[in-house]
Amino acid sequence: MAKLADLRDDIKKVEADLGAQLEAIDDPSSLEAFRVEFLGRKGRISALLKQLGAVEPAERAQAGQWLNDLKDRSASAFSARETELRRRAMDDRLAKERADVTLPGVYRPYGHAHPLSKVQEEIESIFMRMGFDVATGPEIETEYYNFEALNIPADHPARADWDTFYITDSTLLRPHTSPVQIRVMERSTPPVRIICPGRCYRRDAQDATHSPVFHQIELLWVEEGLSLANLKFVLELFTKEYFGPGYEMRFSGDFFPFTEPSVQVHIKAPGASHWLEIMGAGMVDPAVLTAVGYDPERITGFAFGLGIERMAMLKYGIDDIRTFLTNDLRFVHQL
Ligand code: FA5
Repeated sequence: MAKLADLRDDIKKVEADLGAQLEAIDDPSSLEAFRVEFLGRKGRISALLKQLGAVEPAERAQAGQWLNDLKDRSASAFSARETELRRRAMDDRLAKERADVTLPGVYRPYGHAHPLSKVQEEIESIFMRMGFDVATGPEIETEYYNFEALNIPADHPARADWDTFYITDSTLLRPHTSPVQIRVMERSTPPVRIICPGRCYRRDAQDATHSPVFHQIELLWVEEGLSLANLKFVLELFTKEYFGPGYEMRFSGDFFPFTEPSVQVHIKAPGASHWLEIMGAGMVDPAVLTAVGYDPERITGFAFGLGIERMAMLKYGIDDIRTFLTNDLRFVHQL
């Protein structure tokens, strides 16, 4: 039989060790080691509780009382230490991470869309409100889509109008967005109403209104019963929406193998002395409709390709297209 006096000595010893160790604990991992040693299922207090059965029955109530007191005191001492350590960790963090609101801030300039992207989005949104969908096609194009399907066979003199960068004998950097028309018509049945924005490349000599890399938006509307009057109406509606009042528009005759008749559209800004050509346009040539499997007896349509840089120049009074490609942030920020 275990002696009550011995048990009491053991309890005192555990309590003394526990107090001394707890006082010295300074970090969460030592606290956990302490918990396992004293309060764990196989810890020192559990070991003492196991001795209870060996105490004289008459003394067991007393022994039980002491052991329970020990357990309660240990648990509350442990949790007080745990709270204290947490509070200290939080104080340390707050002291370290304190923000000095009196320091001057770091200037971070706002990013924004490039003027050309803004103009492109603006034009897209006008046509989308009119019911056109946006379609895209590859910048590296085949001769077939860029020329043949557009009624410009090999050796046709009109190929010279698009001074083209060739990659191989049959692939090229597209000089206009018109090949997207063909790609869309091939996979659709009329009515087709699309706009195709995108980058184009030409071996054009660089000057104030020509750049070797520029952007176009192609428009195509194909269905039964369309005429030149519909094209004129869409153009007038669009230029009024985009430019606002005071801008003048005029048409002149032109030639494109894929439209018949073909026109060129020029715009004059208010107070300006000269007109700027902004697009080529026309009624889709029956040969093009036939090439994509449409019946030109029943289906008609119109198309145009406008230069986005020129639209931006007219609206914002930019007199040299080369400024779009410089890295001058004062220019990029101005619109
Ligand atoms: C064409 O490219 C035809 N594909 C347009 C078209 C589409 C006609 C559908 C009929 C039906 P053009 O070569 O004229 O046409 O170019 C159209 C517009 O692109 C020009 O009016 C101009 O605004 C712009 N553009 C052409 N070349 C350049 C260049 N080097 N730099 C800047 N803009 C250019």
